[in-house]
This record gives sequence, C-alpha cells and structure tokens, in this order.
Amino acid sequence: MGILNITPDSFSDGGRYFSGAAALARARQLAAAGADILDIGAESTRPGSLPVGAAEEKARLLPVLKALRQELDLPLSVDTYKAEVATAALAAGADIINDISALTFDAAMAGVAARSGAGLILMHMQGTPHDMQADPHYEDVMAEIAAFLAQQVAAAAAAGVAPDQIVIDPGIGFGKRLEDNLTILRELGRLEELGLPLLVGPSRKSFIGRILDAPATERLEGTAAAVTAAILQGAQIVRVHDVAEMVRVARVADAIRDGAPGA
Ligand code: HH2
Repeated sequence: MGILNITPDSFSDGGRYFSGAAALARARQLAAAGADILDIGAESTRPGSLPVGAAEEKARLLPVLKALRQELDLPLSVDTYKAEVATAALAAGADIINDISALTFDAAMAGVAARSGAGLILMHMQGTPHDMQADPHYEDVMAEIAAFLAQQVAAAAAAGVAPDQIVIDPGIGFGKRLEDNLTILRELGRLEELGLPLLVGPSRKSFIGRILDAPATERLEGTAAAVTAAILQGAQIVRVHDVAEMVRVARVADAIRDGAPGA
C-alpha cells in the first residue's frame, strides 16, 4: 500500500504533494513502482496534529481522487475517520475506507462502510492524534490492541459490515512508546487469532528515528527491517512511502515466510 499525503504538514513528506499536479504525479510514480493499493490522505494525523474540517479535507482529496479513478485500475483507499469525507470519497470512486479511529471518532462511519460494501481498515490508537504521544501506557500492549480490535470488529459487524470487508491494524506510532512499537512488530502474530488480514504501517516512523538517531528522510533501511519483521509475523499489507524499495523487501520477506514463488 503506497502512501499519498495531500497535506501541507505530514511528518515525513508534508507539503511535497499538496498541489493537485504534484499529488497526481506522485500517485502515478507509486503505481509504476508496484503499489497494489494507494492510500490517499488529506489530513495529517502525526503526533500533535489538529484536525482539519470535512470541507477542507474533501477539497484537498476529491479532485485528486476523481482524476486517479479515471486513470488507475488500483484499489484506492481513503485515509479518513470522517463519515462525510468517506461518503464523498466512495462516490468519487474510492474502494477502501482507512479509519485510524476504528469507527470511534464518527458514529456514522460504520453505517457508511456497511451500506457501501467498501473495504474497511480498523486501526488501534490510544487517545487522539493531538494527545496520543503525551503519556501512552499499557499493561499488555498486544492483549489490549487485540481486545480493542475485536470489540471494533464486533461493532462493525453489528452495523452490517461483512467480515470479508475488514482489515485490522495495530497502529504503529499511534499512542505507543518505543518499546510498544517494537513489541507490536515482534508479536504481531498474536493478532492472527482475530482471523482477519493484518495491515502494518511502520514507514519512516519516529521509533525508527529513535533507534537510528536519523531524521525521517534517512529511515529507509529501518523501514525495510520493520517491514520484514511485520511480514514474517503475518502482515498481508504494509503501508509505505518508499514503494519501489519496499516491493523488493516484501518479495524477499514473502519468500522467506511462504517459500519461493513457483517452488
Ligand atoms: N499511519 C499514518 C496514517 N495513517 N493508517 C493506517 N491504517 N496505519 C498506519 O500506521 C497509519 C495510517 C501516519 O503516517 P503518514 O500518513 O505518513 O503521516 P501523516 O499522518 O503525518 O500524514
């Protein structure tokens, strides 16, 4: 899953693809590099960020989404927790709702997912993007993530979302300490008990920067290590900025996990 941030303030590429033309060019680049899905976001959820209104989010998102729908055959995911934005994005041709709040920020979101039949990514977060890194705390991070995701999967099902629409995500960096992010990558396989596809998003995140003492522009190898660990622990989808490189990393990690292609 390649990341397209149409934002002025995302943590690693804020402002680079904020104009429509730059966003389209970036999307074409991600598709050509081998992305299987594009995840398009128009509101940064980096630690400390503040929400943007639905009108502004739609104004950033919809022109790019409509243009991409015309020219790309890939599944398009929209990174939003707002039902109003998701509804408009689905009407414009999006296939997947990536809800970092796992249906908890907008009571109307579950119904939107159920009625549309679209894919639905449910991600764990402790707190909100504005306050999540203030003082995150867990007794047993994997057990708490699993319990929360199970509860939100049940909420989705109660609203009429079919199980085969749902993907779950432990939410690397969303209300997590360094050791929590590392535990998630080490023990991700514990989430397989939920019986749903797993998505993980470690790309360029600050836990890598903490380990390597490196800025977001120098986290490619650290991202590769995290992607490999996630795949070996059962991740089916990895959400990344550096698609060309991570496609190669994922192919080798897949072969280690599942055997050589064609063998
Ligand atoms: N991470 C980010 C945003 N959306 N969605 C899912 N499902 N999983 C993630 O780990 C995830 C996500 C944050 O990364 P990015 O989009 O690069 O930055 P920003 O929020 O600053 O736009």
